[in-house]
Amino acid sequence: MSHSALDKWQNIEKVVVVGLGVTGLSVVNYLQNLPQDLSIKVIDTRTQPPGQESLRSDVDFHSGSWRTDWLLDADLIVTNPGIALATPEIQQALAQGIQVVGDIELFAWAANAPVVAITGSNGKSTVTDLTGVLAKSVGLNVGVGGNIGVPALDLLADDVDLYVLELSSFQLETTSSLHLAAAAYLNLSEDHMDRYQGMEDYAAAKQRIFMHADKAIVNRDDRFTYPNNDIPTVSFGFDEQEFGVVWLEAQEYLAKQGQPLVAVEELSLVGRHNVANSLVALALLESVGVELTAVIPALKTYTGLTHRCQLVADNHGIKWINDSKATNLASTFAALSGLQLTGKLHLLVGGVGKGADFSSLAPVLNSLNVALYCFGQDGDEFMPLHASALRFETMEQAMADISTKVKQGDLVMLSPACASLDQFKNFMARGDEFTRLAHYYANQIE
Ligand code: UMA
Ligand code: ADP
Repeated sequence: MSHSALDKWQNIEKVVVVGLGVTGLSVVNYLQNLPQDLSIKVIDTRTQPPGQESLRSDVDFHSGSWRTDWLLDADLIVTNPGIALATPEIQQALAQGIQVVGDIELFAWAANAPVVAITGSNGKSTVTDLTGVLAKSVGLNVGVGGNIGVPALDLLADDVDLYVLELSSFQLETTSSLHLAAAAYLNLSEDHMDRYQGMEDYAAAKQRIFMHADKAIVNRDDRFTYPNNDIPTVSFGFDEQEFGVVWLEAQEYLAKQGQPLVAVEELSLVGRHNVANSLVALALLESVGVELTAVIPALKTYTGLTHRCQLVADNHGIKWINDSKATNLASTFAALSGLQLTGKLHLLVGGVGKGADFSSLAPVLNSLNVALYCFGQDGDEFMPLHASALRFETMEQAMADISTKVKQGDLVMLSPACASLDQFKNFMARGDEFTRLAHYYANQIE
């Protein structure tokens, strides 16, 4: 452990980890392997928290409610990103001067290779994964994790050349000393309004990515992505400046300062948003000294992550697209803007709306040949948006109805603009269910 990391742990003996899940488990595992002798206690307010079965039996564990006595006796509290700092119990501890951090802050104390990070409302996982894939393609040993699903602490190793982290606003709230070689802020649109007081609050959490960044990678079309502090910026966008695009002989190219790098047509990724995402990955890699021409072959073959505008069945001229990761309005807009429709779009929406206002979807839907199928907890919110809207309890019921209506040339898409947690374990489970049903009905159709 470096001297600066050791300094951070001075005077810390009693640590309380709040929240299990993959983050809590990674934190406990990390703490248990530190050289110092720590007392570790774990609280999860859920009665059946995920990860409980993997916890070592010698760790003090409390579930189902808070243990304020444990919290107030701690030297350090490490919270799960799902726990808001505004939670009264956490506020009480903060008021007593107890240090509260998240797993990314512990990672920051320990990492000793360059780190680049990505935040924004949409595109984080795609850019994170793509940056990792491209860096690996030129032989770097890369640790890829964070909000993408692999806890950052699980990535720590001595032989890592580069860390690539996806950071959510939740994680940034409890991170204050992460030094970044480059920080990319992709875009800002309404999300998580059930957690934040409003957009200002949400934006302030995301701005924290720039606190100790050497360079900011920002979106020329979204002024909210620019840093409030005074650090060098590199921008991306759909014109010829900095990281952008150029047109040569009627072909569009990804470009740097007007110099073409690769034709958009040669990319396997589709959609305008993925042009932006590719530019960001290139900008991040350049900032850590990677030669851009060397990563172009891997960029051309990268096909993207599952559950993001993923074609899962294509039978009898009917396409079925799983965009389960569209958990907010802007991501559904992105999916709709990239569509090439010949027949009707059967669009599945609904789930947990997180307090969003969906009315801006109406004009877009009205410009398309669409049939709208609304399901889940907040399905009613979508009903006034289009004359065709039908209400179902579950996605499965909606799919059964769609299967009786689809015709050659049609497209069936799950791009729900909502979180999945009312009816599914997570967006992956929702996407898997859609895919299963899509295969079933695609094979049934004669
Ligand atoms: N919870 C309690 N009591 C507790 C602890 C948690 O009620 O004591 C609840 C919270 O509402 C919380 C939820 O449980 O939101 C989720 O906890 P979890 O056990 O699923 O958490 P982890 O498994 O550790 O997953 C977390 C991130 N989850 C959240 O931020 C909610 C994962 O992001 C992330 O991949 C993982 O750490 C590794 O870093 C998920 C996510 O939905 C995919 N993120 C949001 C998003 O992308 O929109 C920010
Ligand atoms: P995140 O990790 O920020 O949720 P993902 O890469 O998982 O981002 O994509 C989430 C959703 O947003 C998907 O539906 C995807 O098609 C869409 N999307 C991806 N990149 C962008 C972007 N740059 N702008 C808007 N939407 C995007």
